[in-house]
Amino acid sequence: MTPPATSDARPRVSWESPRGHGGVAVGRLIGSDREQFDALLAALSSSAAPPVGSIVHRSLAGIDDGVIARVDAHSAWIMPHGGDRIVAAIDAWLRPRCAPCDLALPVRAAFPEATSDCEALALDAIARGASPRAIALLLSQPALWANPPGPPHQPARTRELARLLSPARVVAVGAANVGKSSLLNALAGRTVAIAMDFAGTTRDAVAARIELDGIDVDWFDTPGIRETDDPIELAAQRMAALIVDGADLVVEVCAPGMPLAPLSSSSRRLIVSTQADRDPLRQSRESREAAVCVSATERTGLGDLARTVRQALVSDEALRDPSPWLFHERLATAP
Ligand SMILES: Nc1nc2c(ncn2[C@@H]2O[C@H](COP(=O)(O)OP(=O)(O)O)[C@@H](O)[C@H]2O)c(=O)[nH]1
Ligand SMILES: [Mg+2]
Repeated sequence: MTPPATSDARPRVSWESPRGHGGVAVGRLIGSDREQFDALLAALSSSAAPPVGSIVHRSLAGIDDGVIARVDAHSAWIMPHGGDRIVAAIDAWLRPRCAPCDLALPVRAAFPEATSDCEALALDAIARGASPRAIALLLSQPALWANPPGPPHQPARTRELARLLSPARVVAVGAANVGKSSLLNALAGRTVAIAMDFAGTTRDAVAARIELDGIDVDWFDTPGIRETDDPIELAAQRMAALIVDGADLVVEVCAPGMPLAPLSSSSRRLIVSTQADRDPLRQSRESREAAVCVSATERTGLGDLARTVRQALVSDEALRDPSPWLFHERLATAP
């Protein structure tokens, strides 16, 4: 595979693994000039450049040891240990020896079957774990950008659709014991947070990435709001307030006959009444105003809740809009 030609023949480096995650980091090196590329690999590994098709274990710039996989004459993967400091040091060694990074070039090289930058970027977004609802939309973009049927990318729609690529933050708040933790567990289909019949069970904010009606969200469960002198619980409540500030959507959970928490002033809020299996005559005012009623124990209303949350974050209108989606900033400057 020969990378796209440019005037700067120096090799290029891009890190493919997210920062700070995993025991091993993955970097991609590509170079259109075979001689310069071999020289870089030789200097990096303090040895002869690894032959095409080989996987070797070498020192990496004397900073770490790791694996070099030589894919072909013009590309190789390097895999040092995944710590941020190690990656930053190897990156600092590589940068002066490489051409300035043009993101589209490594992405094009990674998807040689793509016929345009837009298609390569769409395949790259899918490979990075876009939400299920993004996949058909991303695959339709190359044709839309090649022949736009209308004006592209309204900023508000771009912001909404970005949640398909980078999960939105949904924060559940409410009085102690209304059933916030049980709701998260029911939505996740597994025990993420401890749910118990004692107020103050959730001491810390707990988060899980869950799929709701085809979109991934980071759902935060927070400690219940109640009067307390417990310094740990008070600190946890302060932390929860900060998480609420950064939320894309605040879910206010209430339940029949349960004390009410002060309603948030957030414009992005949704009232959910849980414990719908209990005595309906004891419904609170908030339950009656709730957008959705659910029962975590009976697992009723959860599909409705998932659809309502999805619609609040990524509307049907944004998904159906036939204009091109600015899903990567590079598309704004594409010729
Ligand atoms: N009947 C019924 N009980 C529930 C439901 N959701 C939660 N509970 C119970 O309510 C109590 C408090 O639940 P929990 O999730 O810990 O509340 P949190 O303090 O708001 O996180 C527990 O005993 C749960 O089993 C529900 O949908 N129906
Ligand atoms: Mg709880």
